[in-house]
Amino acid sequence: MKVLLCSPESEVWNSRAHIHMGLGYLAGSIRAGGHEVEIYDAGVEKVPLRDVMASGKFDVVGVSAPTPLIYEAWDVASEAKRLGAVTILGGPHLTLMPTESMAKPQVDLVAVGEAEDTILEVLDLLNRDPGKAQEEGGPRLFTHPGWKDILGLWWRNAGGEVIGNPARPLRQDIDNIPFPAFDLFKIEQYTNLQPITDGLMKHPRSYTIITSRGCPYACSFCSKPITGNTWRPRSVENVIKEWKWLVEGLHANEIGVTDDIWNLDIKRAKDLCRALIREGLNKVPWITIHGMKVNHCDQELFQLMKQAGCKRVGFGVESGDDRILKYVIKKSQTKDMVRQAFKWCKQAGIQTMGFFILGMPTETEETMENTIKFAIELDPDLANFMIAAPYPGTRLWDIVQREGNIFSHDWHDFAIQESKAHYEMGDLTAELVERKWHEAYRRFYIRPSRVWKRVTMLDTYRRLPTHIRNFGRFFVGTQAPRRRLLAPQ
Ligand code: B12
Ligand code: SF4
Repeated sequence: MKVLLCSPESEVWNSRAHIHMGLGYLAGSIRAGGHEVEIYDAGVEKVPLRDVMASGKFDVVGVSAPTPLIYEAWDVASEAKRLGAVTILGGPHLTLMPTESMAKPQVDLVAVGEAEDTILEVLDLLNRDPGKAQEEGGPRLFTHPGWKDILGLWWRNAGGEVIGNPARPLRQDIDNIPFPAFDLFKIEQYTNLQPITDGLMKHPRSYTIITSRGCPYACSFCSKPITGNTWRPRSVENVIKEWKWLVEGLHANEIGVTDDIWNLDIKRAKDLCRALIREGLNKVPWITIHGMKVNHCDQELFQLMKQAGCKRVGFGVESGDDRILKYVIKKSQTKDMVRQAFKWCKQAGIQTMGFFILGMPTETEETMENTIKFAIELDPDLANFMIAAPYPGTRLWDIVQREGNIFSHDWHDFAIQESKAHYEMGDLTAELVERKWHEAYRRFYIRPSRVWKRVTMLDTYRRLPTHIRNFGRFFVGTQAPRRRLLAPQ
């Protein structure tokens, strides 16, 4: 079978581009299963997807979608169906709401949860039963009895009835999952992972790696449809083997660890650093993109990370208000733990990045003020302020459904990093949250020390148009209009 795996165009998070590990892993498994596979990541591609699909003659087109990109995923499926391919959708949004997409005639199949095994079983069965549409553009109906045995799959039987098979248990032997097909990404079209130094490296070859899957914590805003509250580490040996491939085989010059929480087990984290040093892999800088939690680290870990080549660490600080942190977000960390981790990290000579969230239920002007002040006190190299987004399946979603007023059920509006509030609740008005969000960016970034740092950075001039756009968006409040990838012709 010839398969095309796509990530639809995203107007969200456009400040940097990462390779899509979900597609990379699926492609790795599909290839290991003896099929042909290509990856199309609309975030970086130059040739329109329509042209790639038209010239490629793909038997199957698979599309990945987080919640804000679901409309684009449906658009891609329509086009793929028009060209005669079997369409299958997967990823976080599909795992949360499979029936919504199965109601679309252009979607033949939906995979729920991790899908390295599901996709292989689907491809094998498609060889025997490719399904049949009853009318032009209609969904494929399947007759082979094997369809009901593919765990985690949604499909339609001969009568057109939508069937949701039982969920697929998470694989525990994750060392045995084939490595992502890193070589299929057009790596030279991706930017640096480092927003601070984006553009400084002339020819970035930035890859990402996942050393563990999942996170056992349960922060109220966090959407974890794929892994739930589990944590599955890969062995240090297995991670090192992949890291070596990236450095020595694919000439990575920057690596991002994208685990939800790579340091849950401090001993393993230290062992990994020691192995990177021992193997000489520390010559290539790496960063943790999300994956560092302040209550699972000590001074030695940061020192080892520095020796192992770590350049920057991202921390989920979330709030500068203890009540919000403890009773609303339920982050299992205190402000003092955050202060300590930042101190150790800076002492080790590693750059810091902080993620902050504004507009959680019961927040007031004062609690958001505490968050802004805390961000300024911590003074990370980079701060990201996000307006709370209630994703389906989270506790935040339940609270807001029950007690608040959600403005929009347009999934586009569920993007993180938008300057628009998603809901109001009691005294927490949209006007207040949006005002504090702009204020947070202004007060954090427009400080004499910050402005001076920017002025002295070469990158500031290289990426001037982006900075001007971001200035309007973050500090003043202008937004680019949204665009759909495959708008009807
Ligand atoms: C790294 C990461 C990023 C990176 C890279 C994104 C990317 N395209 O991969 C960056 C920083 C760019 C990013 C951006 C965004 N992200 Co993000 N990101 C993550 C993170 C931390 C890890 C993703 C990952 O690599 N997982 C590991 C791989 C192996 O798993 P996977 O991608 O889920 O893929 C598996 C299954 O989902 C399934 N699958 C996936 N796609 C497909 C397709 C088919 C056809 C099939 C059959 C199966 C299938 O099979 C895969 C293999 O098992 C997750 C949190 C998490 N742990 O899931 C959040 C997460 C996925 N991101 C999220 C969001 C919201 C976004 C943004 C929309 C943020 C925004 N700006 O609003 C953007 C969207 C960008 C985009 N174009 O996709 C949410 C999604 C929530 C939701 N309900 O949809 C998550 C869950 C974070 C969270 N807790 O809220 N993100
Ligand atoms: S926000 Fe981070 S620590 Fe909290 S549940 Fe999500 S991944 Fe885990």
